[in-house]
Amino acid sequence: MSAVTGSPAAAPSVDYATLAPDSPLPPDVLAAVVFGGADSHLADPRCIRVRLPTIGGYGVAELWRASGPVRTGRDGPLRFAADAEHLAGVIELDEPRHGGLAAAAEQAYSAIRRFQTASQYPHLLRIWNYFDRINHGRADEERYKQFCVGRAAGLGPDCAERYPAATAIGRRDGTPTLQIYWLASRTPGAPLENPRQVSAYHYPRQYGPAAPSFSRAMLVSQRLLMISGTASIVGHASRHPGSLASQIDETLANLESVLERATSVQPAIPARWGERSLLKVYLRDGASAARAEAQLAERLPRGVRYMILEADICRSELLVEIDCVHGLSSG
Ligand code: 3EB
Repeated sequence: MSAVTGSPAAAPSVDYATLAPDSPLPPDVLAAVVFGGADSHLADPRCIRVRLPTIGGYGVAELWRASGPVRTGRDGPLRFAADAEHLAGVIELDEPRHGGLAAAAEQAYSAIRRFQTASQYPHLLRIWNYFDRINHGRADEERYKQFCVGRAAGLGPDCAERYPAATAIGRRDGTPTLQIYWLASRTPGAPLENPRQVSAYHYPRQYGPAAPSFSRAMLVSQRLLMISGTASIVGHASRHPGSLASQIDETLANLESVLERATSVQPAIPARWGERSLLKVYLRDGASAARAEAQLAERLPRGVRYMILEADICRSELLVEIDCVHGLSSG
């Protein structure tokens, strides 16, 4: 694998911020991912609203800042904002109107793939997926597994083993909207795997008819690492069912392992968590937020910032998942 990725100056920067409801988004914003209940900025095409309750940690919005002038546009159900190097896109499909979750995922992913391939930003780097009732349904009918089937069909074989880093998380808002947003680039990133885990795209059949199409992390630039949703999974098996504290420790060990892998490939990535690390902590049980926060504060260096969101995780025994942006490009 090549360590050469996009030039450092070209990477978008990512930060958590509290948005002032009455002031417009700054012009250099590529995307403002607003979590929780706030209704501000929805009219701005760069605003992506994720209806997951925020229950702790820092800030309510994740801002992706451009490295030059931003233009916005639409293509069918898909909308985007882009600078010269990067594109932030979002698609939200109503499941019943698209034939159910698997069909909606297939249509969303084939629309994304077609759009990106035809654009100046053909490389998918990082993608987030949110939908309702992720653990509903038995065995292969579980909605997460159905989502994976549709995603794999929509992406097609082209991207195999060059998958974007990803997060797939369940909402509980009772709204059957499949919501997907992503970062794409003119130049490729470098996908990374975690030596402690079987690559998700090689998971055995027991986890569903189609293996999940994502990489464990993406080196977006020489100084920016985006880590996929990471949970208490070693090899391919879930560890520590029923123990949130042990799942948090195992998850942190997985994140550490990915970071080590990233710095071995790209030495400009900061080797330790710190002020350049932003975590999103998805917790199945909101009532455990204070405990989780205390454990994270004990384990992580000061200065690491995190958001805690109440959400469902793709395997019903998993109580926590964490994704991460590390090594902010222009900070
Ligand atoms: C895992 O490691 C936990 O299907 O896009 C994490 C990140 C997980 C992304 C996805 C799933 C996804 O398998 C679940």
